[in-house]
Amino acid sequence: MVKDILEKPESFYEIFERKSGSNKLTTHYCPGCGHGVIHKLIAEAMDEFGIGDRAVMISPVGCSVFAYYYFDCGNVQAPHGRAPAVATGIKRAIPDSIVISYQGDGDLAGIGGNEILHAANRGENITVFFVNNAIYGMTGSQMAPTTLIGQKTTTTPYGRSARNEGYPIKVCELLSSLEAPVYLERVAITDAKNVMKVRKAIRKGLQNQIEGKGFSLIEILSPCPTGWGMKPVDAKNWVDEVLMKTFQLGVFKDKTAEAAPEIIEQKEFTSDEILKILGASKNGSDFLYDKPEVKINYQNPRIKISGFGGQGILFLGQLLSQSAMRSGYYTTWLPSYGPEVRGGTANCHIIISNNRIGSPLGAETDVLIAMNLPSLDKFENDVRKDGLILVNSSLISRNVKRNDVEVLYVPATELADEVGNTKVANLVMLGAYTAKSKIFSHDCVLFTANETVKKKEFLKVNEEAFRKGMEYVLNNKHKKIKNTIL
Ligand SMILES: Cc1ncc(C[n+]2csc(CCOP(=O)(O)OP(=O)(O)O)c2C)c(N)n1
Ligand code: SF4
Repeated sequence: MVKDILEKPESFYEIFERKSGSNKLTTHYCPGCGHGVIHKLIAEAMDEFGIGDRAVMISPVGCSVFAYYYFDCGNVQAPHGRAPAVATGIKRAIPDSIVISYQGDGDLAGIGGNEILHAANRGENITVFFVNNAIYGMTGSQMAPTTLIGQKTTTTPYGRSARNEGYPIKVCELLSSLEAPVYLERVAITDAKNVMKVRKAIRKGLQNQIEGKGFSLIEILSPCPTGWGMKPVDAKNWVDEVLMKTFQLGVFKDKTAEAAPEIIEQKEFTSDEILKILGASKNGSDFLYDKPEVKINYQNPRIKISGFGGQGILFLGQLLSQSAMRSGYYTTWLPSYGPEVRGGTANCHIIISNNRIGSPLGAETDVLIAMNLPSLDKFENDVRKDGLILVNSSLISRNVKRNDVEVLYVPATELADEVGNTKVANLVMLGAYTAKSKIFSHDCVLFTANETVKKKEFLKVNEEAFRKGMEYVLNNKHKKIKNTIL
C-alpha cells in the first residue's frame, strides 16, 4: 500500500549543504529537470521501507553527481560509468546493505555500457535507477547513446544519423535478453499518472533487493529542458509525444514472483585465515606475531610516506602494512600514482589500526615520513598536533617549522650509504619508525622484509639498514640535526 508523504522525506538531509554554510533547501537541478522528482520518489520509498540506515547510494558522474548532498544514507561517488562495479563490491561485502546505483544515460549506456551489462548478467542483487534524458546534460548537451535519430545536440548539430552515430540504445530491451535480471521496466516522468508509475516501479525495484531477489533496473525517461533547449512544459510534452515513441514504456522482464530469495551466509575470517589467503603465513603454516603494547600517542597511526620516485616510498608503505597484518592489526595501503611519478613527489597513505578502517584516507596524518624537501613542504601542515614527523635529514636541510609535533631527524640516505646502498634509505626509516613507535616487533618487520624482497642478495643490506635506523633512534641521536639549518 503506497503511503502519501506530503513533507520532505526523512531520507533527505535537512538542508542541502553543497558548499559549507550554503544551507540550501532546494536542489541544484534546473527547473523542470526530472532528477529532482526522481530523487524525491526514491527518498520517499527509502522512508517507507525504513532502509535509510542501510542504504548506500552510488552517485554517478553527470548532473546527479551531487546525490550525496541530498540522500541521508551511505554515499559513494563512482568514476564515470563504474557505479555497477562499485555497487557490486559494496553489496557483496555487506549483503545486508541496500545498494542503489543511480545513473544517467551517458554514464550507464555510454562509458559504463559494459559495466551494466555484466552486473545485470551476474544478477547482482542491486537496484539500478537509469535516468534516460537522451543527452549529456551536465557537459553541455552532447549526444548520448540514447539520443534519438534526428535529434540535434552539440555534437550532432544536424541531428543524429543512424549511419554516422548508430541507433539509440534501448537498455531495457537489451538487458531483457539476459537470463539473470529479475525486473526491468521503463517508466517516464511526465504527467501525474506516469509519475505514480515511476513511484511504483521504484518501490518494486527496492523491494526486490530487500527480499534478495536479484537485479532490478528501472529506466526512467526524464526531461532535460536545459539540454534540449526547451521550456519545462515543452520538455515534458516532448517526452510524452516524441521520446516515448522510440522508448516505449512497459515491463520488459518481471521474474519477481518466481525469483527465489538469495540466502548469503557471511563468513567471518580469522586473522590466521586472512594471512593464509594473502600468502603471508610462514612456510604455509599459521603465523602471527604478538601485538606489542603501544604508547597511546603512537596507536592507530595514519601514516603518510612521501619522497621522490626511486626512494622506495610505496615499498616502505607495503612493508609497514604487511608487518601490521602479521601483528594482527587492521591496515590499508593507498598508493598515490599520478604526475608525481615523473619526477615530483611520490606518496602513499597507510593506516594501521586496532579497529576496522572505514576509509583508507584520512583528512589528518599522525605520522609523516618525509624523504625529501618537497614532501616536507607539502605535507608538514597535514600532521595533527602531537603527531610525529620523521625527516630524512640527509636530503632535507631545514628544520620542521611546526613546534607542536615530535620530530625525528634521521640522516637516512647517509646511513644507507654506510651499509653500501643508497636505495635502502627507506629501510633505515622503517627501522627508525619501528624503534620509536614500537608498533610491531623488529622480528616481525625483518621477517616481512625477507619474505617480500625477491632478490635474496638484498636481504643482508636491508637488515643492516633497518638496524641502523633503529639504533639511531634508540641511541637518541635523532635530535641532532647534521645539516645546515635554514
Ligand atoms: C572519465 C570521464 N569522462 C568524461 C567525463 C565528462 N562527463 C561528465 S558528465 C558526462 C555526461 C553525463 O551524462 P549523463 O550520464 O547522461 O547524465 P546527465 O548529466 O544527463 O544527468 C561526461 C561525459 C568525466 N567526468 N569523466
Ligand atoms: S542540464 Fe538537464 S539533466 Fe542537468 S540539471 Fe539541467 S535539466 Fe537536469
